Amino acid sequence: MEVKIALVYAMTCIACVQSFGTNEALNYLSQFNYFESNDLSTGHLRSQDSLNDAIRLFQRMNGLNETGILTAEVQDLMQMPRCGLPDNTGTQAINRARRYALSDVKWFKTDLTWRLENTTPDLRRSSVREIIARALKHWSDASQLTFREVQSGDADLLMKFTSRDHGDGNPFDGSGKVLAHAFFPTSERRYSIAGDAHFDEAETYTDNSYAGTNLFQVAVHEFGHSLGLGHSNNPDAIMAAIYRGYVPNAELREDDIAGIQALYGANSGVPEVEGTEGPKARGSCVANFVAAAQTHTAGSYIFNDTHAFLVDLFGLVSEPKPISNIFRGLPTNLDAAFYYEKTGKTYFFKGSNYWRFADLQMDRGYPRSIRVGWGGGIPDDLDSVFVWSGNGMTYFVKGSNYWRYNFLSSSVDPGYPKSLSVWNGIGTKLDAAFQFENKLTYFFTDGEYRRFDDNNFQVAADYPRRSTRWLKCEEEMAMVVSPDPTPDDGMMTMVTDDGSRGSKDALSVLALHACLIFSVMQLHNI
Ligand SMILES: [Ca+2]
Ligand SMILES: [Ca+2]
Ligand SMILES: [Ca+2]
Ligand SMILES: [Zn+2]
Ligand SMILES: [Zn+2]
Repeated sequence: MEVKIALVYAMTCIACVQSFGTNEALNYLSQFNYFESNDLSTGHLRSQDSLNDAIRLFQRMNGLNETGILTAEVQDLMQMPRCGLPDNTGTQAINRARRYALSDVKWFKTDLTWRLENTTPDLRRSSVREIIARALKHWSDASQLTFREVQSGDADLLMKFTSRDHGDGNPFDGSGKVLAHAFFPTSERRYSIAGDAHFDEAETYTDNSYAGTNLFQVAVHEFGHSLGLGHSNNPDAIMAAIYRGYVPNAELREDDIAGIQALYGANSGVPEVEGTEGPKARGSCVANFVAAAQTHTAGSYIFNDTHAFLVDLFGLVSEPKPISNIFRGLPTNLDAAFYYEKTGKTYFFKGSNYWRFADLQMDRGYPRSIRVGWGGGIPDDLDSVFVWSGNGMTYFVKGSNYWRYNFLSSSVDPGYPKSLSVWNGIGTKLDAAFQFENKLTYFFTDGEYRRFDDNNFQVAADYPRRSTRWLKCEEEMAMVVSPDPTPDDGMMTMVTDDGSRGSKDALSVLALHACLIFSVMQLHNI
């Protein structure tokens, strides 16, 4: 009797492996994004080459030898339970290193809310809540994020157990295979699906058990997506797509921690974790800039709350340094900065004070009061100051208002403040802004930046972009962007901030055009 049962078991198992052939592999590889998109759109039978390439990519993703052959090992892995999100998205698509992947989105706040919309019959509701909270705590312990449960209404991360077709275009598939899926950030809309996580109710969820599917491990993984992480090609990472069974006391791996810190920075007081790929994988690839300015001869700097980043036309020049190590006497948490070519000075603003520097040397007698030094019309607690490349005038920004300052009369021009919305496309607030070495003006807000198209008086096409581009983060540099389109009609017009137009003489147009093309060539990724 025992022998018979063993035989039946062995036979069904063989049948199960044999039933997973080339067609099943093709379905798997297209479902989880292993083919070039043009392979998919043609609808033709894929060539053997593209199948081999896809298998090779799958093997790389899972730490196997990259033979391109549909081995039993590959077939076995493809039949393992996994996350429903595709592989090879975000930075994964261009990243050959064995490490985490970032989607190109993140939350622009760190205090997130969550709510369990329903529960599963597999576990007590109180256990489910405890498991969800524990899963989130792993991410908040590793980063600056915090999570708060809400009892009703909307939450950033809504979670539910559901099965088959459940209204989001990604039906679940019954027991096994896909276990869960989640949605990347971010949205200001109420009840947005962004950040939400869905668990396939067809699975049997367990806690602290080798039986069933471990809810904690699946939840930690899905919340990684809710926060902006893609699938890691490090098979040990929580963010690896395949679920390899219960691991007692599972924790985030270094790769997962490096990923979340690249998006949100380390939990203050906890040392940052070095990524497996060295310093470039660190949290320095977070770029919430608060001020930016050129200096006369000492280069261009962008600032976050604590550090100064020296940048040139190719991006970050050297490791960021504490602000006062470079600009002796300057405080942290600057409000704004700008460089004025005619005086050769760089000005820094914080609260009610400002500092004037000649290159890296503070002039005598600073800080001084903004009210005294700028003719009385400029408010304290500025957000940004910049000299616009379109007309060489100086603009002070606070909240949704801006003031134009006239160095000749040492006062604010009449008719100001005006609404920031005059500047088409830059939004309703401005963390930092500057005219860069390429004579173009850049605006920074919430980890994104926009280049202004001075001729059309609006934000240039293809913006906003992530501010991390300025930091030469490895994955940002690898995304080669085609050069910005330059206006190629012979007549280039100038637009003032009042909207009136005037033409420039042909020679300077040519010179400017040549300069633009030159800078665009150098700065194809800024
Ligand atoms: Ca949501
Ligand atoms: Ca399933
Ligand atoms: Ca600022
Ligand atoms: Zn996943
Ligand atoms: Zn769903």
